[in-house]
Amino acid sequence: DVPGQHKAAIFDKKGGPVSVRTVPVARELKHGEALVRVIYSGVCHTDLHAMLGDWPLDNKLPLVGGHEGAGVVVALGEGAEEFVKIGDRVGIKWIADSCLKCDFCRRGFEPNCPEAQCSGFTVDGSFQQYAVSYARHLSPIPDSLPLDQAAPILCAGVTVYKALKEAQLTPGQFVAIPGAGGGLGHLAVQYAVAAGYRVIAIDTGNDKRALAEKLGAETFIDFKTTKNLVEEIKQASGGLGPHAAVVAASGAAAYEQALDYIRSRGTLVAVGLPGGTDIKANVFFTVFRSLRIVGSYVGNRQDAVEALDIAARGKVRTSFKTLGLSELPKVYEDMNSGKIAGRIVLDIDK
Ligand code: 8ID
Ligand code: ZN
Repeated sequence: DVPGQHKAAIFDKKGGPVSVRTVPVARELKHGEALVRVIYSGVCHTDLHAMLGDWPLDNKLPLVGGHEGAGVVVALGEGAEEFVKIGDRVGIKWIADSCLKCDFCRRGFEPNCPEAQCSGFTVDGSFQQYAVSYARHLSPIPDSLPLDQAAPILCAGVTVYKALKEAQLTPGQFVAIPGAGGGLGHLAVQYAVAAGYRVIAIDTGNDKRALAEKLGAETFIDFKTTKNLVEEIKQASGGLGPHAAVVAASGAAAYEQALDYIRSRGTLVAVGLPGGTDIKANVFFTVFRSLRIVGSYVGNRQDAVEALDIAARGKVRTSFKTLGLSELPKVYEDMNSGKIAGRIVLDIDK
């Protein structure tokens, strides 16, 4: 039974701090809403960007962050039964809702819907024991996939899976992944390997090197110690440079040389979201080398189903450490200083 009160991690103003408080469980469910008992939630760098106010968008305040929630449906608003049943294992992803009837939604571009709601940004997210979400956008989690494994797939996994589609590679081609040791990046390495691409992982430190190499990266380049990043990346890809770069880093510097090291006709897929950053593309070389620059923003409901299915079949495995919800402030500190290899998954009851 749903209790009257529960625990939630909340911040009240831009910049934080975030703290765990006991608060009333959300109001009555409206049409199409479902109440999810969140068991685990991944912590995405987006949650940190949101708290710090890094982006030119306003979020709800006070806010419960979190958008990699995995749990069980415990109550349904009117109409929600069309989409989920009580007891279903479901995921709360970044796109909490979209209208499903506009030009964008009809074409499968749900993240670009003008009415889209975002979990842990425009609506309260998964850093709470009971979360209200929109039934039609909940992701079914396959039975064979444990909820802690599943959580990071709901943002990091689906995002890089979709970004690799946008790169339009064929098996055997090279992809550079700046940020390869982070939450998104370590999953990108695996989805890329599963698709038959040859991975050049770029990040820093021994933990991230070991992780990327274990997950199947052919080359690891440490961006902090390399003398010439562009040359090393080109050498690692037969001299011409990779066919694409999927930039999964949270820092601006990762974008600086990507257009220099991808090969002619190559694609830069922008995924990482450092605040106040421009991609500087020289017009002459963009034309002469026929480069493509593509932004990729999470994925739609179907991308989430596909990304979860690949994880359920064991082709991709989240590398994570489990901590309690109460440790979220420390997780943000470590994330800010680049200390986390893979993902942190929060046990929401702890
Ligand atoms: O839909 C989207 N486009 C989307 C979805 C989800 C997340 C975008 N994001 C964004 C986040 O907001 C964040 O900006 O992707 C970025 C990465 O999120 P994350 O994977 O959750 O962050 P992380 O776990 O902290 O990993 C970031 C990695 O980047 C490395 C760090 O060492 C870390 O391992 N990195 C940095 I910072 N600068 C680098 C550089 N210059 C770099 N790696 C290579 N070169
Ligand atoms: Zn995210």
